[in-house]
Amino acid sequence: MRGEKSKGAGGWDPVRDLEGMRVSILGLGASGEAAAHLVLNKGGQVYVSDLRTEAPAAVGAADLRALGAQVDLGGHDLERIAASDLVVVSPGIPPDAPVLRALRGAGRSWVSEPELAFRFFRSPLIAVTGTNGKTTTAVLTAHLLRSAGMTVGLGGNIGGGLGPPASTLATAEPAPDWLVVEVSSFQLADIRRFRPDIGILTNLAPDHLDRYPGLEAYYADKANLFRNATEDSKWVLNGDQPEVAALAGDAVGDRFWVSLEGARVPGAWLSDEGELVQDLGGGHGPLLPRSEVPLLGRHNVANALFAAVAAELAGAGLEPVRRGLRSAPSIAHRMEPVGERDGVLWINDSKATNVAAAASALHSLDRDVVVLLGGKDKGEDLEPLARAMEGRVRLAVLYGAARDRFARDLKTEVPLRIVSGTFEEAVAAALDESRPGEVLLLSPACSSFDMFSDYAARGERFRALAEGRG
Ligand code: UMA
Repeated sequence: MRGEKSKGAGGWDPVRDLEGMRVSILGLGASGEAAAHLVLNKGGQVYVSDLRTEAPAAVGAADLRALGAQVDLGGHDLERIAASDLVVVSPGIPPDAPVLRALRGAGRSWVSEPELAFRFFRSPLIAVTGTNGKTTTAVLTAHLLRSAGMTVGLGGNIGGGLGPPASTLATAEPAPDWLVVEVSSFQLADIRRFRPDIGILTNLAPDHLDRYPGLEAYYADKANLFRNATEDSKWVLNGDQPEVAALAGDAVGDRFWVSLEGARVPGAWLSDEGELVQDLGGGHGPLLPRSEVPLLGRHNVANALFAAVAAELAGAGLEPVRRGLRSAPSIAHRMEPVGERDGVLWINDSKATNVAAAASALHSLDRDVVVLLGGKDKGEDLEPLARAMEGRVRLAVLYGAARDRFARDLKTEVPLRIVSGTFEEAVAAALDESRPGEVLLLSPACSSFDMFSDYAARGERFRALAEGRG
């Protein structure tokens, strides 16, 4: 299952250079910068533009100018973009941004940065998407393949220092045995040929409703994972969510299921006896007891199963997969234990930026919890969160821009405490209320942009407070 061969079978000629092509790149964040370097590396002429004028765009601009790229900060030159041979758009630019509306009006199409990268990939590809769990699953998959002695390029949407954008992976020398690329719905929206050899869809839940007109539009972008399916495609899918099977629809290729609710063949599941079990069609066998996987939370069992199936399909072999699962790394900002003081266990789940992720964190804990909820509200229905809180949360501290809406719409018997000050004051209030034996959980169900640059900055602040460095 080599990428090169199967791409050819997909009926298109892989692009190998961009000699003389005029490529416009919109946005100079991590994606734009990586895309620009790839295009320059392949002989193309780069024009990058960004609405912002300040760093980090300014830093990237100086580097790129030195390499011969044209860079405009503070606006987009529409005429120039419309006249280019290829337009690459950063995922953070929403479809209704004025620049994209104008391009649409001019009859121009564009591609996302992983689509550009894909055209230069020389290794088979595992792509991971889903509302939640995609970073953990991608990191674990890479870890399991490495346990089997394979070389792996890990990157894509993943961010947070865990891996570079997809475009950076495209020029790695030598090409690794496998690429594991996390892709977001924003990136899948604008693919054309992007086609994983193995595609993982971890789950579907409401998210990004501040960008999409509704759930259907969000799920439709996710469905692009299957857009270029061939008979050789392998799909590793959540077997507990009928909507995942529905989204895969009649895409060709082999399906493998992951379940926390019992056997799904072919696939992998958590047994009633607490064992991870796998049967990919050749007979069923235990992988290892759940207790040997050193990751907190039931949802991480699902992530481990997704990774195990994908690694097996990629040829890792059972023993390396077992070994890899036993040494699974916990990942920053995702149910990450960051300290234990006076009997209170601090867990940093800052990456829980939507209701489904926070609810899943709560479901996975078997100790009483004081939870911090808040940040920038995404306008989601809070009912699943209220349900997850019952019987598990002793107190919820509501903070940040979302606090008043959460206080109004969280229909729960659980006591709520509203903190209108800083993040630090909210954490101090939560700590004040925590008792020995309990968990102090940051799983905010909101994005961080009201107080922080991103979820990682929020998680780092929480970690510093946990370590008494506040
Ligand atoms: N901009 C314009 N014109 C506009 C609007 C914005 O020029 O009309 C500019 C902004 O000023 C900014 C750039 O476009 O400089 C936007 O960059 P970006 O937001 O796409 O940021 P990148 O640094 O390229 O990061 C993106 C992903 N970010 C988003 O999708 C919002 C990163 O995912 C990803 O790691 C990176 O590409 C590399 O692939 C982060 C993320 O939060 C981790 N993703 C979301 C998620 O996981 O839920 C989707």
